[in-house]
Amino acid sequence: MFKTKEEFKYEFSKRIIESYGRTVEESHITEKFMVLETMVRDYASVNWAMTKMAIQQKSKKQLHYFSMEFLIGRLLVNNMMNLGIYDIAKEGLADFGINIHELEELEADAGLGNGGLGRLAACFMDSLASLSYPAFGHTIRYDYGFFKQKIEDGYQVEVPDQWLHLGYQWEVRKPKHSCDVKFWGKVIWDDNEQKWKHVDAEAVRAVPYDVPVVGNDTIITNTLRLWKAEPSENIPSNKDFQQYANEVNQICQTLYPDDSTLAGRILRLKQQYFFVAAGLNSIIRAHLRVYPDLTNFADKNVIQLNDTHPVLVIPELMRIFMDEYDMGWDESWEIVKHTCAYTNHTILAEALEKWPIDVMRDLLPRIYQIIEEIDRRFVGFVKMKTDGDEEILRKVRILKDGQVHMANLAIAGSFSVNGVAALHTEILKTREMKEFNDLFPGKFNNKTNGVTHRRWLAYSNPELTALLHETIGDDWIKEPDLLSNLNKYVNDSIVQAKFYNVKQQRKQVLADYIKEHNGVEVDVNSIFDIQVKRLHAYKRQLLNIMHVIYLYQEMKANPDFRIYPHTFIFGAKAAPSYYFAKKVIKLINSVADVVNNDRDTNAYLKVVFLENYGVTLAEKIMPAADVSEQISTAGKEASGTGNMKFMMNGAVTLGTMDGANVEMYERLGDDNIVIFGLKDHEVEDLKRSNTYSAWNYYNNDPKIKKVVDSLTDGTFHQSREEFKLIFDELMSKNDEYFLLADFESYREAQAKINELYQDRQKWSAMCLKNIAESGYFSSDRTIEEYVNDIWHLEKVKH
Ligand code: DL6
Repeated sequence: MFKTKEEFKYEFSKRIIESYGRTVEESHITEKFMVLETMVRDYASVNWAMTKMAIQQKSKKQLHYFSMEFLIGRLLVNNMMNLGIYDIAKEGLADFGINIHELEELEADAGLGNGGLGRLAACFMDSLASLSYPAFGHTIRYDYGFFKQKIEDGYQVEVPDQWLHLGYQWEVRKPKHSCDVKFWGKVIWDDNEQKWKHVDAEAVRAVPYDVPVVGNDTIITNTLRLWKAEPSENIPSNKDFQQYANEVNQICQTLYPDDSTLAGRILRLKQQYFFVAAGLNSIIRAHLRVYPDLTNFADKNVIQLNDTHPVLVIPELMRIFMDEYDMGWDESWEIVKHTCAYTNHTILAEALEKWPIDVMRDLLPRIYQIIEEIDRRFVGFVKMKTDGDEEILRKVRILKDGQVHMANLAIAGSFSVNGVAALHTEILKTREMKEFNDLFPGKFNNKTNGVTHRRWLAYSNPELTALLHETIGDDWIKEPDLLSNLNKYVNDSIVQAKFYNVKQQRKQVLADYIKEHNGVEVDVNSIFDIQVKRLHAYKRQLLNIMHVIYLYQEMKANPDFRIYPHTFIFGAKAAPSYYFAKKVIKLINSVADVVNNDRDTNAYLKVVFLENYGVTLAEKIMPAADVSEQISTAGKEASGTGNMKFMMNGAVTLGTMDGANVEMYERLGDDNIVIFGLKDHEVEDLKRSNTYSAWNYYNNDPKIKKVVDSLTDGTFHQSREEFKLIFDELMSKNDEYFLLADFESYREAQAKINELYQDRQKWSAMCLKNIAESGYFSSDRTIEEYVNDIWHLEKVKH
C-alpha cells in the first residue's frame, strides 16, 4: 500500500498500464477515475479483512441494519479522507497534471434511497464505522437509483438514474455467499418429517455485492451488502426461461417500483422479501461458522428494521428456525423477539405499510402462514392483557380488513420500538400507537436522529472547518460535542467577521452554480433562504412560495414597501405520481419566472429552483444557507435531518415546533432560532373540533385572499386552470395542512429574519451559536444511544 506520493504515483501508473495498456498521459479521464477508485478500495481492503477476522475471532455481537434505502452519495473523497490518503493522492495526481476535483466529479451519486430515511441509514453506517462498532448494512443493488430530476418548462421530468454506467468500483461481487430465495408455490404438511414444506416454489438467486464502509481515523471497515437478483440454477419448469429471466431482472431494477398497480405492489413486496431472506440466510450461515447452533443467536446478532420495509425479517427468521433448524415455535419466537428492533419514521397513516392478504398469501405462502400464527397468538395475548377489550384488539391486530399491517407485526415481534425525535416518539406513545405502548410498557423509546458531521461539516465545508480548527482545535471531529467550545467565541467580533467571510465564500460557490445551471444572477449579499427536501404537502413548500408571492405583490403595490434583498432557493423531488407536488414545483418555477424578470422588484427578490436535489448538491447547498426553512405542519415531520445539516453549517432555522426542531429550540432558546405557527396540540385540537375553515382566513385577511386569488387569475400562468388544483387543495378541501392558519405568523417570522439579518454582528453570533450547539445532532451521539439502549455492541479493536 502506498504511503508516500512517489509510491502512489508508481502504483497509479502501473495500474493504468495493466488495466488499459496505456500510459497515464494517454489514458482517458474515466480510466484515471476508475483506477483511482479501485486503488482506494484496495487500500481499504486490508482493514476490511482484518475487521471481519476480528469480529469472528473475538465473538463480537454484530448489528445488522436492514434498510430498503441507503442514500450513500459519493464515496471517493469521503473514503480518501477517512483513510488519511487524500492529500497524498491529490499531490500525486497533480504531478501527472491531473486535477483531483475533475475525477471527483465523475463519481455518480449512489442514490439508493428517496430521502431522509435512506440518508439517515448512510449517516449511521459512517458513524458506526468511525466509532469502531461492528455493523453490516443490507439492502438492494438497484440497477437504477432514485430518478434524476429535469425541469422542463417549469415541470418536473423524471429521467432514469444510470448510476452504474461507469461500473461501481467500490463493490466486490461475492458469489460464494449467494443463495436462492423462494416465491409462489404452496405449503404442504409432510407427515414423514412432521413439518411444513414450501413446494412448487419459484427460486431466484440472490448474489451479494459488498461495499466497504470506511471509518474515519480508525482501522475499522464495515460492510454494506447490496443484494442483486439473478436467475437461479433451479429454473422453474412451468415457465419460459425468457419470461422467468425478465421477471427476475425486474426485482432489482428500480427503487420503489410503481405501486399504484397490483403488479407494482407485488414487485415491491417481492423486493422486500428478496433482500430480507437473502440477508438472513447470510447472517445465519456466518453465525454457524463460528457457533455450533442458533441458541445464542440473539446474543450475537441484533437486527434493526429501518421502517416497516424489512419487517418480513420477523416471519422469515421464524421460518428459518422452525423449518430449517427444527426449532419449536416458542423457542424461535423468543429468539426473534430478542433479536429484532424496529424504527418508525412516520406518523402519516398513509405511509404505514399494509399488504393485501391474498397478495401475501400467493407470493409468500409459508411466510403468510407464519404471520397468521403470530397474529393468532398475539390476539390471545391482547385479550388476556385487556380483558377482551374489542376496541383495543381492533387497533393492534396484525391481520384485519383483509390486510397485513406491517407496523403492528413489527411492534409485536421486536424488543424495541423507537421514534426518531422526542416529539415524534411522544406522539407515537400517547396517540398513534398508544394501545401498543400500554400493552408493552418500556418497549417504546426515543432516538433523536443525527447526521454525520464528518460529511456534512468537515468535508462539505472545508472553509468553516478551517475556521473551527483555528478557533477551537480539531478534537470536535472525534467528539462533536466539543463544538460547544465555540460558545466562548459567539460574541467575539473577530470570529464573527471570519465566519461572515466564510459564509460569503460559500454563498459565492452556490451563486456560481446557480448562474451556471439556472442562468440566474443572484446577489451574495442577499439573504440565502433555503428550503431543500422532498416535496410533500405537509412540508409546506407551498407556504413558502405563497409568502414569496405576498412579498412580490406588496412591493408591486406599494413603492414604500421594500425588503432586505432575499434569494429564496428551493430544491425538491416530487414522487412521479404525486400530482399536487408536481404542481407546486411548477408554481415555484412560474413565480421565479415572473419575479426574477421584474425590474421593479428583482433587486430585492429572486427565486431559484435547483434541479435534481440530492446528496452531492446538498453538500454545496448546506454551507451556503443563511436561513433554513423547516416549516412543516406541527406533528407531521417525524424528525427532519436537513435541519441538522443546516444548523451545523451556521444557518438560522425558521421553523415550526415540529420534529427535531423542538430539540434544536431547546438548545438554542428564543434568541437563536425563529419559531412560528401552530403547535402540535393546537393542530390536533383544530382537527378534533372540526372548526377550521380556510374560507374564514381567506375572507378575513386581504393579504391571504390576494395571494390565493393569484393562483387562478393568470398572474403566474396564462392558463387559469394551471394551478386550480392547488387552489382547490387550499380552499375546496379546507387546507389539510393549515397553511392559511399559519400564514400570518410565518409572515411575521420572515419579517423578523429580515430585521435580524441586517445586524451583521448579531446575526453572526446567532449562526455561531447554532454551530456550537449542533454537536448533539451528530449521528455519533445517536449511534451511542442506540448502542447503549438497544444494540449493546462493543467496539472492535484489531
Ligand atoms: O428518520 C429519517 C426521516 C425523518 O427525518 C423524516 O422526518 C421522515 O419523514 C422520514 N420518513 C420517511 C418514511 N417514509 N415515509 N413517509 O422517509 O424519515
